[in-house]
Amino acid sequence: MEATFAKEIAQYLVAGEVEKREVTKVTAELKPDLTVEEGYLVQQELVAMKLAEGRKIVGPKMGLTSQAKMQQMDVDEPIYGYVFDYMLIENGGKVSLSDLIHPKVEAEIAFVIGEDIEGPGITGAQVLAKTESVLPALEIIDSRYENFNFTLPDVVADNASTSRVVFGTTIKSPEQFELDLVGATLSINGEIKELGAGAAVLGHPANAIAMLANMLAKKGDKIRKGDVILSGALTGAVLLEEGDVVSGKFDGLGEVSFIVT
Ligand code: OOG
Ligand code: MG
Repeated sequence: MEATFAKEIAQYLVAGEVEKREVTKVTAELKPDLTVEEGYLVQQELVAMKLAEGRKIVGPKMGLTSQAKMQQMDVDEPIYGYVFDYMLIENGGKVSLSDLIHPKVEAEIAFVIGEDIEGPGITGAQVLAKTESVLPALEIIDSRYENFNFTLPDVVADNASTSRVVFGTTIKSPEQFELDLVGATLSINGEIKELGAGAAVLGHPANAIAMLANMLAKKGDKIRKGDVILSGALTGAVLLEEGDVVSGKFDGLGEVSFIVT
C-alpha cells in the first residue's frame, strides 16, 4: 500500500474523531482487502499526524487481550495502539459525551515502565523485572466506526479505538501482587456490570506487555522507560450513558472513577 493512501485513510479516521462522528469502516469501502500489516501502516500515519500537532505519547497500549473482549468484538488477536496526552482524564473527573461518539468503558491494569524493554523473545517475568509500578485504570474506547463494528485490520488502523484514559492514583510495586489473581469490578451507578481477575488477560497482565514488546520489535521499536501502558480490558466493555458514575475497583490497587456528563 502506498504511504500516501495510508495517510489518506489516517486523515479519514482522524476526521471522524475530531468531528465526533462515525465513519464507514475502511474495509467496507476505501480498502476492502486491507491487511493487519497495512492497518498498522495507517496507524503509524495517524500517530505521526498527532505528533506533528504537538500531541505527546503517554505509552502504547494493548487491546483485545482477554477472551471476553475478543468474543465481544468478534476478533481473535491482540492488537496495540497509542494513548496520547490529550486523552487523559483525572481520577474522579468528567468525561463529556458531547466530546465523543459512542464511548464504552473498560477496566484495566496499567504498567509504569522503569527500563526500556526490547523484543523479540520478551517474557512476562522480564516485563515485571523492568516495571516500576502498576496502577488501576479505566479506558474509554470510542471506535470511530459505525455501530462499533469492525474487522481486525480496521480496528488496528483506528488506533485500537483509543479515546480517553483515567489512571488510578494508588501506585504500587508489582512485587506486592500476584497480578493474575487481582480481582476487579467495574460498576456503574453502584451496580456491578462486569468483574474479573488479572488472569483474564493472557494468563497474566505482564504477558500482554511482553507481547507488546515482541510486536513492536517487528517494526524495530521498543517499550521505553517512562511509558505508562494499558494491558487490555479484563472484561467486556460497557456502553456509557449520560449521568453514569463509573468506578473500577481492583484488589489492593484501589479505585479509579469518573463521571459521564
Ligand atoms: C478495540 C480496543 C480494545 C481492550 O482493552 O481490549 C481494547 C475495541 O474493542 O474497540 O482497548
Ligand atoms: Mg482497552
